Amino acid sequence: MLERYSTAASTYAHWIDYQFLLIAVLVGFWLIVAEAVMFWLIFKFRAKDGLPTQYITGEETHLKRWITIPHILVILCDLVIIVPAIMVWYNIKQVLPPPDETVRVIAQQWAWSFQQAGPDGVMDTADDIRTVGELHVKVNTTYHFELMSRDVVHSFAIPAFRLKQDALPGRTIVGWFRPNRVGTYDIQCTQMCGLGHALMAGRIVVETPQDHAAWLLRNSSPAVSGQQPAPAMDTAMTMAEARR
Ligand SMILES: [Cu+2]
Repeated sequence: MLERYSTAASTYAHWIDYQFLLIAVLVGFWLIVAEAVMFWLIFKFRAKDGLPTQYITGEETHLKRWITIPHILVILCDLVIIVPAIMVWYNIKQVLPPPDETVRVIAQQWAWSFQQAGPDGVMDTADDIRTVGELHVKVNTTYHFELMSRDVVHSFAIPAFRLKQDALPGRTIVGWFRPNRVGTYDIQCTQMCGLGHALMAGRIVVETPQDHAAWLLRNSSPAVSGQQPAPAMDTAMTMAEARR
C-alpha cells in the first residue's frame, strides 16, 4: 500500500511498510475511538441550567472501568505491534544473509564515498572502483555494506530500500540489502551532522547484471593495475574534498 507513495526497491521494504501500516491502523483506530468518546462525553455532560456539577473521585469500580478496560485493550494492541516489530528488526538488523557482493560506504562531512570490487570481483585490489555520491549495484544481489565515518555521526539512509543505519566514527558497521527493482534512488544522511548536512545527498543506481558489468568495465581503470590500492578512507577523503 505504501508503495504508492514511496517506491519499494529492496526485499525487506515491504516488511517495514507492513509494520508502518499496522501501527497506523491500530493507532488510528484508537485515535478515532478516543476522540469519539471524548466528544460524546463533552456533549452528554455539558452544562445544563439547574443541574449541579457532579463531584467524581474516579475511585468507584464502575468508573475505574473506563480506564482499566481501554488500558488493557491498548496494551494488547501494543503487543500486536511489538511482536512483528521485533521480528522485522531481527530479520533486518540481526540476521546477516551471506553476501554476493560487498561495498564499503564512507560517510564524512559532507559526502558519501563508496568502494567496491572491480571486474576481478575482489575488494582491496588495484581495479577497485571508488566513487563519490553515487553507488552502482546489481539487481537481485545480496550486498553487505561496511559503513564507517571519518568524523561525526552520520546515518546512511536509502528510503526506497527502507534502509537506515547510523555511521559511527571509529566503528565499521556491517549491514545488508538486496535491491529488487532497477532504478535510481536517493541516498540521504539522516543524522544532523553539521552545516552541510542537507547537502549530503547521493544516489544509488540499481542496474541489470549486463548494465552493471558494463559499468564496472567502464569505471575500473586498467591504468591503475599494478599499483598498490590506496586505503579506502584516504581516497574517500581526497575525492570528497575535490568535490567541494
Ligand atoms: Cu548528515
